[in-house]
Amino acid sequence: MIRYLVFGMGETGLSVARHLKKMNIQAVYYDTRLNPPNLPSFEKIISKSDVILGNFNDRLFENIDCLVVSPGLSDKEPLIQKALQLGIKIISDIDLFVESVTKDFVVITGSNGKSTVTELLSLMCKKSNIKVSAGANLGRPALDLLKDNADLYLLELSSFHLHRCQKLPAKVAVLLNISNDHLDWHGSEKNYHQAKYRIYKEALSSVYNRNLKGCLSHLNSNPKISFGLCEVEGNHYGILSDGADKFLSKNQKKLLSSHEVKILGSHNLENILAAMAVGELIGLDTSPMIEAIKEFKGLPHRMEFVENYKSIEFINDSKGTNVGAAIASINSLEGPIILLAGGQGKGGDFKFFANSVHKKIKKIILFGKDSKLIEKEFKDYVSSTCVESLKDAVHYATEYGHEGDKVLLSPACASFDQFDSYIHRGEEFCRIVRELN
Ligand code: UMA
Ligand code: ADP
Repeated sequence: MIRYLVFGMGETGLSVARHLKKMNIQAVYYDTRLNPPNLPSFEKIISKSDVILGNFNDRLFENIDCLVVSPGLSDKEPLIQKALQLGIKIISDIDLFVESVTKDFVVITGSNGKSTVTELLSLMCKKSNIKVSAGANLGRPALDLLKDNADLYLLELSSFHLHRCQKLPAKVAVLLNISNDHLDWHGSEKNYHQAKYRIYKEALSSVYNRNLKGCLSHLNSNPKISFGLCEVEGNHYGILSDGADKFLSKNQKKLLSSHEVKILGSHNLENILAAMAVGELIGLDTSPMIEAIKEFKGLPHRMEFVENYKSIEFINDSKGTNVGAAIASINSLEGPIILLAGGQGKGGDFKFFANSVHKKIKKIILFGKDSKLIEKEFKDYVSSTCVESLKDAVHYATEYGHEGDKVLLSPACASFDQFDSYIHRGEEFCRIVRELN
């Protein structure tokens, strides 16, 4: 029997513990933190003597064949470095999922749009009466989904997951887009891109973005369908323009007017086209897919209207956690924008950010750890102010703004310097805005 060492006692580690327990496999669990947040939940499943916290010594590796690593942990971790030196096999929870799953699964990645596409696809499957279960980077860890006994699994995968995947024979694989993110974790742009493209390696069919240069060389010879915002011939998804109207289309045939779509912005039209292409490869009919698109309102913290105050519109895009996401969100809005941004940068290019959006912004208000770094790139183009907190930023925006302006929180940064998560940041934003009235 394989002897596992499980590194990381967060949500993923806990799902691995439940899974191994169900399989009657004993393992050793390790976390660098002396009091990992899920410790009490672990102690209900495994024996205390199987847990090691804080520092480790090399004896930890005695009798170990395989290290299962949680996605948040980079290869720079001393324990992983040691395992690499010792030649111990390193896998992810996704590999354990692939070993156990008996039904088809779809894998979805991209720098941005993953959760939107995963949720929309899930709705499309439900409208087609398919018993579907969705998760991984989005919400429940992959191994926990197996309990659902679904007919189809949708896995939203991050570059962290993909970096460690051994084999991924998905029914459909889709890479939505690539813009720089998580460069601190991956160490270089090249490593990040490699992790993303890895999704296609063993896929049984693939969906790809026509505008992603270099993508074609990573696709295997199995069936493939592309998506993109231009007109296209053949069995691919695109946009047809008819006067001022735009239609989602396939093979030059109009499927749905963009007016019937509830989610904002051309980036979301791309997400929908990608989801339709995946749906087709799963075997879904067009009409339930269209029904799902018309109904889909998007997810919280993504371009979510909060409230009007003094005829200024407040929009929460706290999930705009990298430069690419914030650019897409800003470009999807009309009218003068007061941008609230800042937090913990993730190696994003703020010069490129400023160059790409400054014409659409009348004021940028910055908060958090990297506010000065962002201000440096914007200050030659637009009026900028750095404040201490998100609350100060909202109050400043109300003083500066005029009727018809839009105040957009799309931080282009992670939240961890001042908040628990992007959800916490978004909820705080909504609370502060609602208290204005
Ligand atoms: N940590 C330690 N020491 C340890 C173990 C973890 O300090 O020994 C720290 C890590 O450095 C990290 C944090 O704890 O900062 C959590 O890491 P983890 O890998 O244990 O996280 P989980 O709780 O297992 O959650 C993970 C995903 N987290 C990350 O990839 C950072 C969750 O994605 C995912 O929902 C969950 O598995 C279930 O699959 C979150 C995320 O932020 C939403 N993802 C990134 C993103 O979307 O940009 C990739
Ligand atoms: P992810 O799960 O990849 O983080 P989400 O669907 O949660 O993506 O969307 C997060 C943010 O990314 C949104 O608020 C929006 O700003 C941006 N975004 C969504 N889809 C796209 C896309 N196709 N291209 C660029 N940016 C996008």
